[in-house]
Order: sequence, then structure tokens, then C-alpha cells
Amino acid sequence: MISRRGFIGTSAVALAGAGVVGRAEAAAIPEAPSMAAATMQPPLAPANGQDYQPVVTLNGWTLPWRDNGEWKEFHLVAEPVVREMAPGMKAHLWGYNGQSPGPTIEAVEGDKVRIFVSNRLPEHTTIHWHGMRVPNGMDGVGGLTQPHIEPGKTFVYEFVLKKSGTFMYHPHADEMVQMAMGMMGLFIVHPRDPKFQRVDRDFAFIMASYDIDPGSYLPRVMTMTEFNLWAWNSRVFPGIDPLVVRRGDRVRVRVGNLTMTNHPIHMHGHDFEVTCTDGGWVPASARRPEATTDVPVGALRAFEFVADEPGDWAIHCHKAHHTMNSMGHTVKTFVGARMRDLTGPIKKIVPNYMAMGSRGMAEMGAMEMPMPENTLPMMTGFGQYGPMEMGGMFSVVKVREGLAVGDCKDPGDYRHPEGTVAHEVQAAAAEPPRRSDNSSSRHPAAEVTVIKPGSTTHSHH
Ligand SMILES: [Cu+2]
Repeated sequence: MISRRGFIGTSAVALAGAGVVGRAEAAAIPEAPSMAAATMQPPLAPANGQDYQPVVTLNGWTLPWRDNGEWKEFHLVAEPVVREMAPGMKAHLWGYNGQSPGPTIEAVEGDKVRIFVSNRLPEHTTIHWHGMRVPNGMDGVGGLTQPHIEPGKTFVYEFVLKKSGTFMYHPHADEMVQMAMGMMGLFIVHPRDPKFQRVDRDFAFIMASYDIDPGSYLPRVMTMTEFNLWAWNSRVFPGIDPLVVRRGDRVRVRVGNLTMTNHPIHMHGHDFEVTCTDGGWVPASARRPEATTDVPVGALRAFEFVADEPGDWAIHCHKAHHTMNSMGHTVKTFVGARMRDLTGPIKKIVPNYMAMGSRGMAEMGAMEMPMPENTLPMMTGFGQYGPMEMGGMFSVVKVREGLAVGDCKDPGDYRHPEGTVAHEVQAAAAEPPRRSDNSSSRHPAAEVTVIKPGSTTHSHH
């Protein structure tokens, strides 16, 4: 996949706008590797004596580069792509090098990077390097700092990576459409000093939202708020890779947000500190323990923790609607309604009518309803104890003993030690606690009868 073929030196100026779009047709432009699957690729190890912990892009990959003298050369191709968002559902998006999001770009502070961008879209585009310190003419704002890259053309961006951190790239041309279609990617700049901010595992994803009608493939680009697919790396649960870590590892999770709303990202079982934003590293004195961190629109947050609690720990956006798939927002609320009385009359008018939701909507997590093709259930995913009733922005941090360094393969369900799983007890309902007139106790004990399994005794009232 990685192109290491020889290079015939040509000045970048001569290449700019050369109009060569092919993958390696021109000797002067590095091959543009392409990815056909939404499968997590192994981290791309550093080369040339550089030392850093490469990132793991959930359901993604890192773009190989070519060395050319002092420069690291990358080739991005903006193009229509087909992205599997979860098994059973594909979206027709725009992206880079075969997928949305585009490949993660990784390099090292101080590196000189030369990034070729070919446009295979039906309209013009540019790339903006979000959060990075670049010369103004490399900032990628179409019309303001550069002419647009017309379809069929190739432009080149050149800059020195002045600071390390967590950044992203996206078009700054017809942004509303191009980002609604999935054009985005992560740009990770590792510190020059390998000991600075070192972690054992480093995960990265970027949040996007799509509005794809059930049974269709194309996002509605005019949607502003009512999206129905909330994605990490253009994947939705149960299609999002787990974050697999070895017990004791120091772990970083880098999260970008290119949706139209904020996402409070919550992780179970541990506390963490935000150590990096798209502005740079957070000084230790400004960090605070958190279990949820809000990632604003157009921002990145990287947080770190020591994975010292083994288990399967949920990680998700805490906006409950963002852990659903294919949300219909016009569904009526029937919680508490006596549907038994209503179903008969309604069925006379709507013969296929199904009463749902009068006891909550959890029943949707287990049922299999006929659905249009290419549509995901709203609440889905099964764990070892049953349906999880989740979708969208949800995954699992899997902390396990004794994994090999860098082993990110899904280890399966966590095996809970004997006696450490919440379980049913048979408890008789007690009278609600009441203040007793002749008691001085402020907290009179409730009368609870715990019944041993197998007992036939019932509560005494
Ligand atoms: Cu959210």
C-alpha cells in the first residue's frame, strides 16, 4: 500500500496546479494510497529514526508518506466515496483517498511537510489545516488565501510543523455541503521530544453528523440541526471500533468535532484530564479531573487517563439522542398512555398499526421490525447480557490484563470476576418510609423483607 518508489525532483512551484490527478501517473507526485474498507489499520510506525507513539484511528488509517530530501510528501485525493457506517448500512459521501473521514496525517514537530491535494469532486474545493500555525497563503480559505482547486486540478501545500498537538483538516470551500458530505480528517503532530506527553496508547476520532433518510444513501446537505446519524469517524454504533487497552497503560483519546452541535463525551469507570486542545497542550496547572468533557463545535479535545480498572467501559456522547440511529423526531411520546384502549380503534383506520412506547421504548432494542433497505435500527447492539439499546456515538473502552504492546484486537466480552455483577434479589415492596409521631428517629427504617431465592413467603403489610 505504501509507495516508496523513486522520485524525480521537481520544484513544488512548478507542480502547483499542474492538473495531474492520477494515482502516481506523474513521477513528481507521490502515489495516493486508497482505502477500500472501514477497518482499523495497524498504527503506522515511525521511520527514519523518529520516535513517537503512532495514533490508532478508529475504523481508519494513517496516510503513508514519501521522504523527499528534507520534506515529507503526502497526497490527498478529494473524491466521492462509499462509507460503510455500520454493518448493513452504506452512505454515499465525499471524502479523501477512498474513505470518510480521510486518512489521518501524522508527522513530527519541526517536520517540513508537502501535501498534494487532487480534486476529483464535481466542484471546487480547498483544504484548511485547522488549529495549525501555517503561512497565511497555506491556510486554505478559498478566495481569501488561495484560488479554489477546480475539479481535475492538483494543488500543493507546504509548511513547517511549528507545534505539536491535535489538529484536523477540512475544506474551506462550499463548507456547508462538503462537510455535510463527510470531508474531514485528523492531523496529528507528535512532539519532537519523544518523552514529552508520552502515552502507551493513543486513539483518535472525529465527530460528524449526517441526515440520511431511511432507505436512501445520500446525506441531505441542507439539514442544520435534525440529523439522524451521529458518527465517530463516519461510523455509528455498533459499527465503531472498541478502544482496546492494556491494564496500566496511559491512554490518550483525541476527539474532534465537525458537527453542528456540542458533544459531552463521557467515559465510564475512570476519570481523566483534558491535556490538549486544538490550541495546544494544556499546562498541568490548568488541568482538572473530569468524567465528561464537552467538545464544542469546531474544536478538538484530547484527554488522558491511566487504565487501571479492568472491564468493558462505555464511552459515549451524553446527549441521549446522539446514541440513537436513524432517529425520527416526529415519533409521538406514549410513555404512560393506555395503548390497549386505543389500539383497537386505531387499527380500524390503520390496519398495520403497532402500539409502541407506552412502557418506554426499550422494547425497540430487541425487536426486529421490517425496515427499508440500507437502514439501521434506532436502538441496537447486543452485549453479553442482552440488547444495549444504543446507536450513534457509543463505543466501549476494553481494559484487559496482559495484552501485547499495541495489540488493539477486540478481546471479546469482559469476564467479570465471580460475584461482581449486579444481580436480581427478591425484595418485597415495603411501605414507603413515613415520619412516625412517636419516634424521635429522623430516618425511620423502612420495612424491607428480603426473601431468599426459593422462599414462598411474601411481604407482610
Ligand atoms: Cu452528541
